Amino acid sequence: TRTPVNVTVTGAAGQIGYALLFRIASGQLLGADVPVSLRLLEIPQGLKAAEGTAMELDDCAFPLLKGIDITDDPNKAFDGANVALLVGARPRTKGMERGDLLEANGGIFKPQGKAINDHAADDIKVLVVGNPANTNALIARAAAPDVPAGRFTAMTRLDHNRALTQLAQKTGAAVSDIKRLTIWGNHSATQYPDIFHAEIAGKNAAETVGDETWLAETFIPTVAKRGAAIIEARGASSAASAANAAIDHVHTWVNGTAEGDWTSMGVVSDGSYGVAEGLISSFPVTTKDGAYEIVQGLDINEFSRTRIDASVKELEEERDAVRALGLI
Ligand code: NAX
Repeated sequence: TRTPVNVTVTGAAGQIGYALLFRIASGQLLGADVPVSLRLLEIPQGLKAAEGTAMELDDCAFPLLKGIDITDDPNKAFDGANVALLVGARPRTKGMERGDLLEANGGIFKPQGKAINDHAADDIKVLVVGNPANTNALIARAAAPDVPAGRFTAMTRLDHNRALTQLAQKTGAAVSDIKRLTIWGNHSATQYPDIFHAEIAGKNAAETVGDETWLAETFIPTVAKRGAAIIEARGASSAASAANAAIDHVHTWVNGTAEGDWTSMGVVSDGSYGVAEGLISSFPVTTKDGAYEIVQGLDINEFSRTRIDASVKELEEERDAVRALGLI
């Protein structure tokens, strides 16, 4: 029998956590033949609710679920972790400046990065979901000098999936017919969903749409502002779709992208496409055997260049702000 894979989830008592844990325990994160052991990290006020969720996990009698540990100590939560989903974060509250937000999240992601550095398994893979996701990943990564930088990733898969459906609905295609779509930059309103290299049933997507006004005035803002639209409609932020994207992100990282396709992940930049080295920015990536590579050699047109640069500039500003705060 296989040794269980240790999966740590922070913010386990939150709404994404509630939508995520049952899917991990049922085998959708790593595969239907991979046993998992869950480590739930919460702040003290969240522990009781996390225990309630753990009771429900028990009540599912998932054959793959080999154990659940609940703690408010990051050193315990990340001990031997193979996969870490960093979901818990400090949300922006009314009147909060960006500097306050970054500082509050630094207080979460710096110690978690250090705990990962000191206690996680050698093959640790980290996905940061909690916002501001790219910069929180940068903070955690900086606190973990002994872990290869590439193991820290940020989630833009929800944006990617949102873009797939918007494009499918516009063209009448099936989502499964769309390949090579890319989210570039920051998981924020400046992100750039790029369809110039995308294909719909083998044909170029931008040419198939043939409408740059729709692209600029409908598609891009709809994808970029979808989170706000969900809050407006649901009275709460995206939860099940965010959990679904986290499952997709890790599943793709571990199991690989399909031949001829790629996905979008926030990963540490090696300078590709003029994105400053070291930033955690979304790129087109292929994955294989648990490793990923940034897709190289794409032609970036003027329309795309302006938008990628704007989002990367925002990431640079966030990096400079957390550097000034001594967080990286
Ligand atoms: P909730 O407020 O429902 O849950 C957050 C949970 O994190 C709470 O239970 C809280 O007690 C816990 N927490 C806070 N600090 C912690 C710490 N230091 N250690 C462990 N747990 C801690 O938020 P939820 O709706 O679940 O969203 C979680 C995060 O995901 C937010 O930052 C949100 O902005 C972000 N999102 C990111 C998305 C993405 O695409 N990257 C999309 C969805 C979502 O907006």
